Amino acid sequence: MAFWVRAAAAAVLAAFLFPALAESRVRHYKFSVVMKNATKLCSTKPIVTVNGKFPGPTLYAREGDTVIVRVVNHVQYNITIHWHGVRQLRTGWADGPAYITQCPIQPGQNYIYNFTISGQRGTLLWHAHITWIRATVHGAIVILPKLGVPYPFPTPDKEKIIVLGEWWKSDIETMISQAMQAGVAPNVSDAHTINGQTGPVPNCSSTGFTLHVESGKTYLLRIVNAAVNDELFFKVAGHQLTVVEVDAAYTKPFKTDTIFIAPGQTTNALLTADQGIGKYLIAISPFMDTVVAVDNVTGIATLRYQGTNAFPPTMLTSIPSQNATPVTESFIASLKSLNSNQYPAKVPLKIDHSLYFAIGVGVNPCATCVNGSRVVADINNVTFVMPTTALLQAHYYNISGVFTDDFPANPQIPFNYTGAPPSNLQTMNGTKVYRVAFNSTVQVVFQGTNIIAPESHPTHLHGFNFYAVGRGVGNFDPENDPKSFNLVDPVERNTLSVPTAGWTAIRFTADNPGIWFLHCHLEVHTTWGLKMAFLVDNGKGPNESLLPPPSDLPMC
Ligand SMILES: *[C@@H]1O[C@H](CO)[C@@H](O)[C@H](O)[C@H]1NC(C)=O
Ligand SMILES: *[C@@H]1O[C@H](CO)[C@@H](O)[C@H](O)[C@H]1NC(C)=O
Ligand SMILES: *[C@@H]1O[C@H](CO)[C@@H](O)[C@H](O)[C@H]1NC(C)=O
Ligand SMILES: *[C@@H]1O[C@H](CO)[C@@H](O)[C@H](O)[C@H]1NC(C)=O
Ligand SMILES: *[C@@H]1O[C@H](CO)[C@@H](O)[C@H](O)[C@H]1NC(C)=O
Ligand SMILES: *[C@@H]1O[C@H](CO)[C@@H](O)[C@H](O)[C@H]1NC(C)=O
Ligand SMILES: *[C@@H]1O[C@H](CO)[C@@H](O)[C@H](O)[C@H]1NC(C)=O
Ligand SMILES: *[C@@H]1O[C@H](CO)[C@@H](O)[C@H](O)[C@H]1NC(C)=O
Ligand SMILES: *[C@@H]1O[C@H](CO)[C@@H](O)[C@H](O)[C@H]1NC(C)=O
Ligand SMILES: *[C@@H]1O[C@H](CO)[C@@H](O)[C@H](O)[C@H]1NC(C)=O
Ligand SMILES: *[C@@H]1O[C@H](CO)[C@@H](O)[C@H](O)[C@H]1NC(C)=O
Ligand SMILES: *[C@@H]1O[C@H](CO)[C@@H](O)[C@H](O)[C@H]1NC(C)=O
Ligand SMILES: [Cu+2]
Repeated sequence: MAFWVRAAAAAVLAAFLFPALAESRVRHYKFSVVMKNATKLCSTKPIVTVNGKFPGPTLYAREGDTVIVRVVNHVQYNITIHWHGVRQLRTGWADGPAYITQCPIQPGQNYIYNFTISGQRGTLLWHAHITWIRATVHGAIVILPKLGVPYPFPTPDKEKIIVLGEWWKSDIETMISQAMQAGVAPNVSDAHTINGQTGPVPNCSSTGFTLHVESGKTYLLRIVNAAVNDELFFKVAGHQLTVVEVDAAYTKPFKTDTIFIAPGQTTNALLTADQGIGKYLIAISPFMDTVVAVDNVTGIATLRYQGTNAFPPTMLTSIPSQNATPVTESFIASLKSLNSNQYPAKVPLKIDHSLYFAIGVGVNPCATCVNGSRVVADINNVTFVMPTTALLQAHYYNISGVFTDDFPANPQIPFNYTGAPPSNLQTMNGTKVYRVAFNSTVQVVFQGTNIIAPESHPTHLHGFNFYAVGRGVGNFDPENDPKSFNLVDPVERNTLSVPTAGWTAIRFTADNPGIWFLHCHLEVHTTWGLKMAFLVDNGKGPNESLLPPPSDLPMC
């Protein structure tokens, strides 16, 4: 017995001393989905959590590691978990979006997510991917570089995780299902949270999250936007931030006093505690540059230097206004791939599929709805209808009648997308995918539309990182706009805001066989139908093919 214990300890030690022995570790996690009472804004409600935590546990791994997460569902809701931004090469079964890559883990059931992290390092997030459960079921994923590989920026003294969220006083699942039945917009949240805390609220005992720092040290802040519907500004009074990575891809470092971060995005930034000992306010506030209601309550936390006595924090001299479009555009324009020898930007230069996706909302008749109609959302006029069999299962087992592969490459009835809307705002229902061969190259120009209200749409692609090659206001001009595309060092990411009444162009290589969801990461728009999927066929041989499904894959 003692021998085995010593042998095991020696193996662990060897793993630290000799990195080669430690390559490709397997990391095991258990995620128990349980209800937990939580009190915020002076009121208590039960929430769905992982392991009783809000935000949930941080998942740590190194590049190259295999991650095994056993999810056990102890709640009355169907559950799935998505590992947002993890490439999932050939392991689509572990991606997580309900009815896209798997059927839900039903109450009392469990499922093992099994995937390997390759070619990525930085911060990502995990979250539930069914109805609106991700509001409370989410957490950070920290991917460290391989042992012995340094960061391409000065090594920070410490690292801190900062997860941003949104809080509703009412039960979220009830709220969204009532809103959907009535065909009305769901209520906006009641507060923004920083690491699960709202910040001071009059007459409630809530001080907010405190970020402890020591004078002179440098911190790597791993910032995750796990909010449901709100793009956010992040600011720390008196301190500059140096952005070094987004969506687990290194960027050229740049200094800023404001970070703009959309739901589903992650940003790593260095902060040096180089100011006088004291307390400094941290604030998150929403971005909304159109006439859509948003939770406008600023979330507050405190940066506190060691040795500070209790006195009021240094306030922020300004918080960006809700419609501060120039702040978002200047932040986005500053983001560039690091594009070094070690981390080159591999932007596809020759395009096999050039797609133009008009995204926005529409209005469909609805007999049971308050106004006899409901607001829906669409891509190229297709409002995605969720199947009852997971698309990936239908694809793998050749089950017909679940989806069709005729997703339109272009708007079928072109109109002035950012001008006067068409007279007919109706959309069509469909469960359609766009099919491409393995390793083909794809360009998508997302065109925001003006229907009802133009709006910023943070669009997320599963299974791939893409390069953000171009961006502009108004309608995309296929003749002239490509001339100014950045094909050298565009930022690489998995979620990107399509500007209000504007367009953005992305490129990626479809080197991952399977079915990959694409959707707006504002949950309200996803729910309304702003989603589709890419079907990437197998290439040649097993290394270019989707793996067979695991034996415990949940059934519908
Ligand atoms: C939450 O609190 C209520 C009322 O006190 C209690 O009945 C319920 O069991 C609690 N739920 C959990 C998950 O602790
Ligand atoms: C995870 O997947 C790998 C590769 O398919 C397989 O060898 C391994 O047994 C799986 N592990 C578990 C716990 O399912
Ligand atoms: C939505 O907000 C309104 C106004 O605050 C409130 O009356 C209603 O109960 C809320 N709906 C739900 C489902 O929480
Ligand atoms: C119903 O339609 C009217 C007119 O378009 C609009 O002002 C009102 O907000 C709508 N009500 C709901 C509940 O959507
Ligand atoms: C806070 O409590 C005080 C004293 O009970 C009361 O006068 C005040 O209106 C309360 N403020 C809010 C915002 O509820
Ligand atoms: C926040 O929104 C509410 C409701 O729409 C509005 O009454 C309030 O004036 C807004 N506050 C700020 C600071 O914009
Ligand atoms: C599905 O069809 C393809 C091509 O027709 C075939 O190669 C494959 O074996 C079929 N898969 C299953 C699980 O039946
Ligand atoms: C589209 O609408 C915009 C805004 O009204 C207008 O400036 C533009 O000229 C229109 N474009 C075309 C091609 O009609
Ligand atoms: C969208 O589809 C609906 C239903 O087929 C049709 O009536 C409408 O004209 C289409 N609109 C556009 C812009 O394609
Ligand atoms: C479209 O799908 C929704 C369900 O997502 C359904 O309620 C509605 O009746 C469908 N509309 C048409 C025109 O088929
Ligand atoms: C994918 O295509 C690129 C050229 O676009 C080629 O260099 C590469 O070898 C291909 N990879 C595979 C696995 O086929
Ligand atoms: C849970 O998922 C199963 C399988 O898809 C489905 O039959 C059931 O209706 C779902 N339950 C709820 C409450 O949505
Ligand atoms: Cu959207």
